[in-house]
Amino acid sequence: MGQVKLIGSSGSLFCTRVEWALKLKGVDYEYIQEDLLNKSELLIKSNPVHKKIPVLLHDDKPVVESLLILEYIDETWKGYPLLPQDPHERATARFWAKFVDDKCVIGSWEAMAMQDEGEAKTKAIESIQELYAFIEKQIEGKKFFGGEQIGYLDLVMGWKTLWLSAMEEVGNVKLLDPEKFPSLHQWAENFKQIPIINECMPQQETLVNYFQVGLNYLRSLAANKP
Ligand SMILES: N[C@@H](CCC(=O)N[C@@H](CS)C(=O)NCC(=O)O)C(=O)O
Repeated sequence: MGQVKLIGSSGSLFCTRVEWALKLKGVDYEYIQEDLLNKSELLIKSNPVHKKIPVLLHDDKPVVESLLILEYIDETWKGYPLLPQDPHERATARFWAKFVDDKCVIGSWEAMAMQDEGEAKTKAIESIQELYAFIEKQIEGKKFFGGEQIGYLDLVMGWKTLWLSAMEEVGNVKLLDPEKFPSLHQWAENFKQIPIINECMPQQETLVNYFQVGLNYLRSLAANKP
């Protein structure tokens, strides 16, 4: 199995998905808590391009970017398959995972961060809901994105369970109404029931604090821009 370490930060949705994958596979790992406001030599050396967490160190060899880490974990430890076996289904799962990270996560973050309460914010929320409508279609009539058991796309979407509501609280904004997105809502309820998933969920207060600190930091950078 080799030595496995995860450089992460509690509250990060990108790290939690990796922890979920390691736990589902039964891989023992050491968790190294990173201070993102004062990054360690180890992080900078392991991820010199982005200097972001999570970083998986397998026998000291770094793997970066959470979606790639999930694939690496799936290829390295065969126990509990995460990606579908069928090539078309696998490509489709990768497509939606990238869509979730590039569009939904970033769009939700932007909507949360908008200070303007007017038309621009309403438009941002509408755009986010259009994106989530695609995901709602993917889960309609299914228990999990992975079928009867959770897989890669469930782990990627897992952030919807708590992180999204923490964002809604910090940004004082409602992004996903359960009545408009009933299948996604039901999926989140099913996902949270899984013991391994539940054990690794941060507290809602931790997340609210995490987003608040992040938001304050970004706003201070913007305010001090020359
Ligand atoms: N695309 C990356 C995103 C990782 C990411 O944004 N990590 C954040 C924490 S949640 C980070 O390290 N931020 C520090 C920074 O941007 O300087 C992934 O999927 O791993």
